[in-house]
Amino acid sequence: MKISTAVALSLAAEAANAAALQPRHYTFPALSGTADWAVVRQTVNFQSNAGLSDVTSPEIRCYTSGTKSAGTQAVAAGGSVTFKASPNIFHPGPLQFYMAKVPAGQTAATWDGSGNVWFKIYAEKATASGGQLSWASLNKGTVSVTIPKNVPSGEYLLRIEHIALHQASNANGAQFYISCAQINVSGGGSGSPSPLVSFPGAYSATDPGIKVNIYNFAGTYTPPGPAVWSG
Ligand SMILES: *[C@@H]1O[C@H](CO)[C@@H](O)[C@H](O)[C@H]1NC(C)=O
Ligand SMILES: [Cu+2]
Repeated sequence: MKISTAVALSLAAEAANAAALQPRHYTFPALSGTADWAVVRQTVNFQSNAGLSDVTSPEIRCYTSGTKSAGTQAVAAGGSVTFKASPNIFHPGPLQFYMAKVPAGQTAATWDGSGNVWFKIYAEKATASGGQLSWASLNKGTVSVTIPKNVPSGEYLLRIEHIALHQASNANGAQFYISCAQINVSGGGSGSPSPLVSFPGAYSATDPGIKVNIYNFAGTYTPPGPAVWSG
């Protein structure tokens, strides 16, 4: 009895706290076990948490303006990488992950990620019910992705993207929440990731996965960008 009262009180305190903060927007500032912006490039919205709405902006790549982070995180091919959301993912929409291999002679800490270099490693599927779409990433505080076993070893940028679609029936109504982590993959294979796309370039404002009414939807929702590399 005592224990359940204590639990109830602490849950109520947490709920009050969350309501007071009204955290409508979010960033992905860290990989698990690292400090904020230590191995994730600091995004331009690191204080406002605001989403990006212009898919043709150079910021659609990593949501940075030339800012780099210092560190590079070692990860194993076939292993899982976890991003922290701060605060939790507050809007409905798909989560996607892309990777881009750092060219020879450059490092993850300094390369700008330009060119036709990005391949998709994960796209979150939607659940449809009564014409309404929903995604399991809603309200998550951490989200993970598996680094394909067969990617060649070496340094990469790992791009996380959550697309908030609650106002996306309007032009430029989708909100993009993006971060790029600097990673060094070991134990990889000899795969040739494809298709490769560029950011900006991969998306247009009228893509059916971007300009979409998720509250009155028929058919199968497909998030924007290329197919996931099968590995
Ligand atoms: C990446 O990992 C390889 C193999 O473990 C290592 O030799 C190299 O120094 C690492 N590079 C960075 C930047 O950490
Ligand atoms: Cu919003």
